[in-house]
Parts: sequence; C-alpha cells; structure tokens
Amino acid sequence: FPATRADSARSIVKAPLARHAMAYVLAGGRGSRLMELTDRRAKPAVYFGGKSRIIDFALSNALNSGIRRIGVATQYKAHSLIRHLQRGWNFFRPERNESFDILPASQRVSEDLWYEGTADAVYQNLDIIEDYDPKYMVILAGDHIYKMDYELMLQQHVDSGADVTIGCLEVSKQEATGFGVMHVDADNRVLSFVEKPKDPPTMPGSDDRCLASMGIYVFETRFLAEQLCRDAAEPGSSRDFGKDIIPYIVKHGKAVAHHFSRSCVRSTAEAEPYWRDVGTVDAYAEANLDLTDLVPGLDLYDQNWPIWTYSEITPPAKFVHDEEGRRGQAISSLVSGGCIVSGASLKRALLFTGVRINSFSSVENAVLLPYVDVARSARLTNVVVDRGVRIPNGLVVGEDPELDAARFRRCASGVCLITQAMIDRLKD
Ligand code: ADQ
Ligand code: ADP
Repeated sequence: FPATRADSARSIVKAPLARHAMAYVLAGGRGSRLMELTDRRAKPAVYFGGKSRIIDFALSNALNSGIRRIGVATQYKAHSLIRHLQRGWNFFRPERNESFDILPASQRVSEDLWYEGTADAVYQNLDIIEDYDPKYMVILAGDHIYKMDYELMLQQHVDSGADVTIGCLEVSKQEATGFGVMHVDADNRVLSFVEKPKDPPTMPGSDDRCLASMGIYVFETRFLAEQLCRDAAEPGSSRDFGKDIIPYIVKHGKAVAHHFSRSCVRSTAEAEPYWRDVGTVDAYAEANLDLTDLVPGLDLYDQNWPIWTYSEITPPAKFVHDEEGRRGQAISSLVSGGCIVSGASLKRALLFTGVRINSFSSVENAVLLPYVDVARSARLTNVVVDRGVRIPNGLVVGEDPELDAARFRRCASGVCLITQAMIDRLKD
C-alpha cells in the first residue's frame, strides 16, 4: 500500500497495543480489614464468587484485554497465592512471546530490604521487566473485583500523549478518604491529586461525589523506569505510586484520567459499571451474596469476558433426600462442584468447592469457603465460614447477637466470620 492508504486504514482499525504491554499486578498487601480471612493468606488470594480468588479478576482482565506478559509482585503471606498462580496461571508460552512471572520480595536490590511501597515492588524488578522490553506497563492492584478492557486505556494513553494514565471512578465523599482523589479538566488532564485526603475535594458541581484513583496506571516503560530511578534516589520517599510517583507526575508532567465505565468492557452484559474493593468482611459478604440476586451487578456467566482461575476437578454438586426423606434443597443459591447438600436447606447461600451440608441443617445468607463441613441440625444465618471449618452438630449462629459477638468475629452489618480456631475454642 502507498503510505497514505496504510495510514487511513490504521486510523479506522487501531492495531492492538496490549501485545506490546506488560501487566504488573501488585499483590503484596495484607488487606488487614478482612480480619482472620487474611491471617494466613494475602487479600488477592482470598476466595471470591464460588470458584475464583480475588486476583483472578485483574489477571483475567489482562488476559481478556490481549496482554500476554504478566508479572505478579507478592510479599505478605504469599504461599497460598503463589500455589494458586502456579496451578491456574501456568499456560503462558515463552515461544509465543508470553510470560508469567511470580515476583516475591526477594531482597534482590539490597539484602535487608523487602518491598517498601508499591513503586518499590516494581523498581526492584526493573531488570526483569526491561529484559522483556515491553513498550507499555499496565500497573494493577490485585485486590479488586471488576471487569475492564485495558486495551481501551492503552489507546487513550497513546492518543492523549500522557506520561501516565490513571484509571478512576466516582465514589462518595465519605468513601473517598481511602483513595487517591483528583481533579481533572475538560480534557481529563489531572490538575491535582491527593492521596487519602481527610477532607476529599469533590467534583465540580457536586457536594458529595469525588473522582478516585483505582490504583491502575499505564506508563511507557522507559518513562516509568526513569521515574522509579528518580524516586529511589529521593530521600524521604515512601516509594509508593499513590504517595510519591503519581503526585510528582501530576505536578511536573502530564497525567490523564481514564474513566471506568460500562464501555470499559465492550461486551459485558452488566447494566452498571461494577467495581468493588471487598476490603472488609461486610463488603466481602455482601459482594459474594449479591451474586445470588435475580440479576446480579456482576455477570460471571459472560462468555465474552470469562474469569479464568484454577479449579479442582470435582464431581457435580449433589442434592439428596436423607434416609428419612428430608429434601436437600437450595433457593437463590450458588453451589460449586463437589458439594453435597443432604436433607438440608439453603437460601441465598454461596458454596465454594466441596462443601458438605448435613440433615436438619439450614443455611441462609451464607458464604461457605471450600471444604466447609456443616454437621447435623445447625442453623447458620449471616455468616462467612473460612476454608475447611467443621461446623459442629446443632451450632446456631445469627440468632443471638451477644452470644455471636462473644464467640465469633461479628462485624458491623451483623455478619459473623467463623474460623476453625473459633470453633475449637467453643469446646474449651
Ligand atoms: P491502597 O489501596 O491503600 O491505595 P496499597 O495498600 O498500596 O494501596 O495497595 C495497592 C496494591 O498494591 C494492592 O493490590 C496491594 O495488595 C499491593 N501492595 C501493597 N503493598 C505492596 C508491596 N509492598 N509489594 C507488593 N504489592 C503491594 C492505592 C492508591 C490509591 C488508590 C487506591 C485504589 O495509592 O491512590 O485510590 O489504591 O484502591
Ligand atoms: P488457601 O488460601 O489456599 O485456602 P489455606 O487456607 O489452606 O490456603 O491456608 C493458607 C495458608 O496457611 C497456606 O499457606 C497454608 O499452608 C497455611 N496454613 C493452613 N492451615 C494452617 C494452620 N492450621 N496453621 C498455620 N498455617 C496454616
């Protein structure tokens, strides 16, 4: 083609940028507001939605966007996270220019330093990143539930000529205290950025809405490397994207906001854009139980945007009458493979793999993680039960707030988190 025809063709169908990008997932934070759920595993490894773990959402977004190089920085209690990644995300092939690297804080730069802030978790692996030579870096948090096409964000980044493009969404002023909050102009250029402000600045024309950073950033790799090296030499820096790198670029360069909206995933069936932090046990229970709604805000059945995960091979879920003819039944519930519900009833329940529920028991508004075993005659309402917990015969939860608070982790909404250690203490 003569140059002019090729140029005009290019302006109609833009070449995908994702194949020149590396996604770098920050998965080192504990998520301490999830209480005992993150005692032994990092927040990104916490189970979500019946089959997946939280990190599968960011990773699936990267994969579905066309990105084929992924790095995951891990730190806090990474064993179950690393095991999950090795089992479920091991299909990338170097001979197709694909890669999947798990990057634990391994004191590669200095013998006495773990990752400090989130920027340090990238800085310490710059040599590995530069070896792959991706043109763009898509920095992601590994602990949010949402679907998003990063290709669209990359395209905006290139079209706008930004130094950094920041994924952002609207939140209430009250919520905004936990985010980076920004002001933008009509072209979405970020004019100011404050990390976790006590009194968050609201959007023009609103008393209550703020524009918050999702902790998702797109950079050209070369520019990011320069910024990380500059920041590493800065005395007093906390080596953090939200606290150091982003405010510096907003002040000295060009930062542009990319709005999270329904069109962030071209094919999704969801009516409203869906994004959840699931940072507390209450938010975690609610987001999981919302999946039992008639039309959930998050569509896990969308074949155009599958959430990839590691899944054990299990037989189908089974519902049986017990010997005396009591029905095993489930209403408005999600039941994963390997579960057996025998002579018990479920309502608004989310059962992960391999859960057993025995006769005379009833379970309502409940999230039961893999291999929970509920013995006979138990009544559980408003609970999140950790993996492998054995609920004893006749245990009643959710009917006596004071008793529940003394025995379990009872949260603000009344949801009780139950672990095996709490059950063991009941016997004392
Ligand atoms: P926070 O969510 O408070 O704010 P942070 O705790 O730094 O940010 O966690 C961001 C991500 O990095 C999480 O996925 C976490 O697991 C991971 N992480 C934290 N420390 C890490 C470390 N040392 N090594 C590897 N990974 C680590 C950020 C931004 C805000 C933005 C919110 C959106 O700073 O501006 O609004 O995310 O949630
Ligand atoms: P997962 O997050 O995959 O469900 P588990 O809940 O089984 O994993 O355990 C999380 C992490 O804690 C794993 O690294 C596991 O080896 C460790 N672990 C499991 N049970 C115990 C225990 N009773 N005491 C201490 N560590 C444990």
